[in-house]
Amino acid sequence: MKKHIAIDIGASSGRLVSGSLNNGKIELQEIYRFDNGVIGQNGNYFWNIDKLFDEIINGLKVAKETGVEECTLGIDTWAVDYVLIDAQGNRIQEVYAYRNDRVKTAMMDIEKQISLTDIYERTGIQLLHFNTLFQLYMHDKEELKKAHKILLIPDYLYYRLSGKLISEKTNASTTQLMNLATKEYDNDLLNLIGVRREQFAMLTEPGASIGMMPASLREQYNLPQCELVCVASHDTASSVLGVPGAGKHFAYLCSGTWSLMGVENAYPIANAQSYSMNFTNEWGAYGTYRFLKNIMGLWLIQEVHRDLGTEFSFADLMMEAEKIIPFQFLIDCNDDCFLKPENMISEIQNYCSQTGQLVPNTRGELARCIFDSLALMYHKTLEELVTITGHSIDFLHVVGGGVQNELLCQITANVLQIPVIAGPVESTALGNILVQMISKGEVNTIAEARKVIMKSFAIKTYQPTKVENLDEVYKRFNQLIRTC
Ligand code: ADP
Ligand code: LRH
Repeated sequence: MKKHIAIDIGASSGRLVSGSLNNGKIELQEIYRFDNGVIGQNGNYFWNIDKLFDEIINGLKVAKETGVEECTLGIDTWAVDYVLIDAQGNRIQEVYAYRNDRVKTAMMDIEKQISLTDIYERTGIQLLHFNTLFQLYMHDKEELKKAHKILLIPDYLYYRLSGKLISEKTNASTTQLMNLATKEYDNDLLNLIGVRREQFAMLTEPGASIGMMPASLREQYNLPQCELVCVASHDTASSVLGVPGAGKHFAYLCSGTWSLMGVENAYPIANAQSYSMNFTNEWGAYGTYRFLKNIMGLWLIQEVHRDLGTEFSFADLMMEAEKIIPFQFLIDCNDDCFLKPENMISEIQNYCSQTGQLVPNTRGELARCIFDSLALMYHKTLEELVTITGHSIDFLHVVGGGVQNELLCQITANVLQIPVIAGPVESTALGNILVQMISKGEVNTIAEARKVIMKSFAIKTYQPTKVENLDEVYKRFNQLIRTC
């Protein structure tokens, strides 16, 4: 049987993972892992896209060395960022990372021509400064005109591996250029940013076969024979496919660089209430919608970790945070000031000092401040989800790298007062592989696959314990959000 390989690249790291179905269980095996991050240059931040491509090749070489002769291959990465290529397929710009100051004023500028509510009604996508719509609006117009195609990151990597041009649907929806009703690029929004429909490739559904990797590439690097399969190329779309939930009374939290918290719906909800609470309707595989919200997530601890120097692991920070009295230092983790500060530690300290709180100084205090604040933000988001959907949410599935943060999982259960079901860690690579398996007829549906996940991976349940003064803490947190 062919192997399936997921190329899964998040903002902080990438990996190649192989997967197969054996005796009714899914087995995943990490083949190769590498770091990812942005590079600062002349006041802007860029992704090193050529390095990412080289790392994919390195990973595929390792796959071949370990005996993979033939495989199917799917790619997922973070959303919204893009690559411009000319008619010969050459990249014509450095790839801007979404955390860039250039987009700070874009929303205000666009608003002079179209209201933000109109954009939301058309697209159903939450308004985030860095959505592709706003990034392209700020992009150099001459350079944009020269682009034969505008490809999102996974579409570009698929192109480099196959020579085929696609615009994968789940990721396309994050551009905020797709019309929720017509399911096509919205002409008025394209006109607004001075881009033509032909500059985007053909919309492609997860599950479609893209074709074989050309022999020339395979022979150049001695790679396995790979069939490229279009998966849910937005990492969050793949991650939600890997959530082992059933029924409608659960929410998920994809916990990585971002915390993406929401529910899976069969229909979009884009009304005044969802707009005011800024929930998104990103398109999922198999006709689903991810009704969710971006929360600043583990980016906060990644940056504190970077500022501290890397001799301390995430596990060390977690253990030090455990010893600290809870809820002494609170931040509105979604405040724009935490999006890409010069120094995260000083930003957090300034925030606490300016809001009249004690200031976290030690590693443990800083980490505790982040974990407590994230858990309170999850609580707020859960309340909003219950209000909008009109039904109870009885448990929370946490997936992604954050599953390894046992302290955060327990604080979350305690603050939300519902059980937290944590795992799998590699839900994104898993979701990527599940689409390949469904496409090849090895699994019939996602509902069936999700039952198999429960049997195949270590899933841990955190039961809530009582938090003293939770109401007072939550009130203090809400006041903070309102005043800042
Ligand atoms: P992304 O795909 O967005 O780059 P991941 O899903 O790989 O992110 O999650 C990375 C995060 O997981 C890290 O920022 C860190 O906070 C958390 N993490 C990873 N390993 C551990 C660990 N051993 N203990 C606690 N947290 C961890
Ligand atoms: C998570 C993610 C998220 C987007 C952000 C840009 O990796 O794809 O869904 O909002 O990155």
